[in-house]
Amino acid sequence: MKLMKNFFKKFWHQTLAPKNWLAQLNTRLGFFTWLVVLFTLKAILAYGADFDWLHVSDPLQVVLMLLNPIGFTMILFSLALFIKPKQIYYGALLLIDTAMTTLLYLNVIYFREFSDFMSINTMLGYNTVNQGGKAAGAISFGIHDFLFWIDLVILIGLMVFRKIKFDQRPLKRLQPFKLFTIGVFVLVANMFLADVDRPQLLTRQFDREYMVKYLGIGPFTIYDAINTYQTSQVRKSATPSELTAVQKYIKKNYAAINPEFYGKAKGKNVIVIHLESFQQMSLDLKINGQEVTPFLNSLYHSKSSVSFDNFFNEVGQGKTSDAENMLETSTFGLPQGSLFSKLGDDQTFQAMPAILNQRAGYSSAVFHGNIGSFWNRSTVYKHMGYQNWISGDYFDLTGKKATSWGLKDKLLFQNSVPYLERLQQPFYAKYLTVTNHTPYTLDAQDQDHNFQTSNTGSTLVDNYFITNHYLDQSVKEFFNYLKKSGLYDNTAVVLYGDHYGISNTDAPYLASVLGKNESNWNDLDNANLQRVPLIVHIPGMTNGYIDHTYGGEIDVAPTLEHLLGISTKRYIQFGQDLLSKQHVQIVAFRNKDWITPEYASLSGRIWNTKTNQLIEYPDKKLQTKLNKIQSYVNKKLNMSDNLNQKNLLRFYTPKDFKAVDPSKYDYSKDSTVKRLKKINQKLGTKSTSLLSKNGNRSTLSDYITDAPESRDKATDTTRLLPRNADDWSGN
Ligand code: GP9
Ligand code: MN
Repeated sequence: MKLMKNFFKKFWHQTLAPKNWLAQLNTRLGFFTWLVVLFTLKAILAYGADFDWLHVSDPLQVVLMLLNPIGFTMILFSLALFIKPKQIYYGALLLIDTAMTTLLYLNVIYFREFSDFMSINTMLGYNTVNQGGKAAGAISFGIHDFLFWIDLVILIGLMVFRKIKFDQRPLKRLQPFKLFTIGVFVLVANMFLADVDRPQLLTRQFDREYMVKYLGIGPFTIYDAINTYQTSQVRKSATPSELTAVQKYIKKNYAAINPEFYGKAKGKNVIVIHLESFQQMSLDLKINGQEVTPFLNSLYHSKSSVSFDNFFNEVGQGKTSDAENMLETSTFGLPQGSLFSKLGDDQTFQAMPAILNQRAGYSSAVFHGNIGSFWNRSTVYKHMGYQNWISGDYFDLTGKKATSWGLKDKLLFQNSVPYLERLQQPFYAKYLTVTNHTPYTLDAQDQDHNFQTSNTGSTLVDNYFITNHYLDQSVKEFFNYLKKSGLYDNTAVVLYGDHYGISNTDAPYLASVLGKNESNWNDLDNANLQRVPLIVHIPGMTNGYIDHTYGGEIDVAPTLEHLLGISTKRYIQFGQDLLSKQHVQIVAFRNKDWITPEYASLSGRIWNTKTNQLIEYPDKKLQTKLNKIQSYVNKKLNMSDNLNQKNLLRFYTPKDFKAVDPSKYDYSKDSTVKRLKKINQKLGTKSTSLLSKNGNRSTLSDYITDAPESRDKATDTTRLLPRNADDWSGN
């Protein structure tokens, strides 16, 4: 004890006492202390200015948040103290500091876009997930960003100009060890206190924000690395018997068909329109007295549509690809990273295109304006059984025809016609739009000058409504074509938004347009904005309505299959038919938060969703109820993760299901064009494609677009930014 006291006393006088501060820069120990203090301050700066103070909600959490950078930083930085040669000592310290600062700053940038922290998988797949934003200039820089780097610049400058002198003397024999031990001590105390505030933090694996709040970025990253490694090991050892538990769960949670809707769209073509980054809040929204999306609104309210107004996105870091995975397979994306990117190379899927093909003879295609490899789609779609993948690689993307994300939506819909009209009917076709993607910049020539957007104080938000409006016009033009070409009557169109367009960081700017108060914007407001549209438009149906059921993207596949008259009991699906009377109204978010018509659990806090109030002290009865909901959510996600991570579907063959053989598919443009032609010719009078039905005359002239670029000649410039979604996998 006395030893400790003496040590701290000396440490104070020699190092920490303010009178010594500048002089300390010239001693090894002092320099080390400066770096530890500065880095701690930078971490706290990030917590406050960028991570929303990590949603700390009690004094202990505040203490933990302020404490958590210290222990780990000391441990890591003190490793340099063991080094004797002066150049190596200073070099190592600066190197560690730079590495830590880079990690912190990458998280800051990532958080601004994704409201989340970077996992190891995101880092490995950093190009996949984030390059888009980065390359498109969507990375938002803060005015305080220079503060993350200025200390290093100044210190290195002072060293170069010899204002800081290298201390020749190595530290006393035991000193490095002592400082290292203090670091360990602080970290252990930190973990102990964290456990008091949030028991079983590590074992129960709360969301990433929890980990950072309690332990800091460094320990979170290391912990995540260990987890990532373990997952890869787990997959290797999986056995068929593990499927039994999943099957039992699925059987118990199956929601029976609703005869009122079963088969309502039987035999019809299906077109799924993926409305990129489009949120429910934009529907029916008026800005300056004008509807943002008049056409989508008309579909939303149509008597031929079943629309859902409490439908939530449930994506994780895989964003678009997670939404796609849920819609195609009714299994969740992964807790970290994108399932498409991480597992897609050899995953067994029992997905919509294969099921519809095998059960009801559907052909299939995906249309998208970005390059084929993004999100690993060129591989994943083969494993899902998609026959055609008409990506940006097929189209003229030069000049102003593309944004940095790919072909503009109006052109995508128009340019898809030669392929669409050659698909045998019934077909299952998916359109992934892309113009309404952050940073929401649109050429003036594509903007409707009769539409005046908001003035919220955030350019991003104001621009968002402009691209919303463009998306609306694109869909309208496409519908006009469907009607004119005759496809409309025999086609069910499913429209859905994949995830938020305005991240939590920018969401408060929406307050003015949503008639809310920015100053008391809260977590529940953010959660409410996770609603996205789901509109199932079935021409001929007359009893459409807006359904208020709480549900999410996981529920779409069984809902759609039932509408098409395809039973789903035999499949491993984690969602439930939204139209079933047995549908359970608990929406599981990917981070284990959840929302129901009554309550929401968000970052560990409970809200009453009806009154918008925080429930700080739930009574015993309520607590029991909440616990039950939480276990329901945990189980659902865990079961899905277990299935996907271990690739358990490889051990299961549903009745009448033939495993997909990915090697059967060839997505190159040449072979696709040839193949489609050949099928049409070979079938002759039996061919059911629109082209054949139209006496082999193309319906392209039925397509009317006001897109000014549609007549532009190809040039040798393009704004499309090549982003390689396969980078992370190392192949
Ligand atoms: C890219 C597009 C966007 O091809 O689907 O993906 P996101 O960035 O939204 O995940
Ligand atoms: Mn998306």
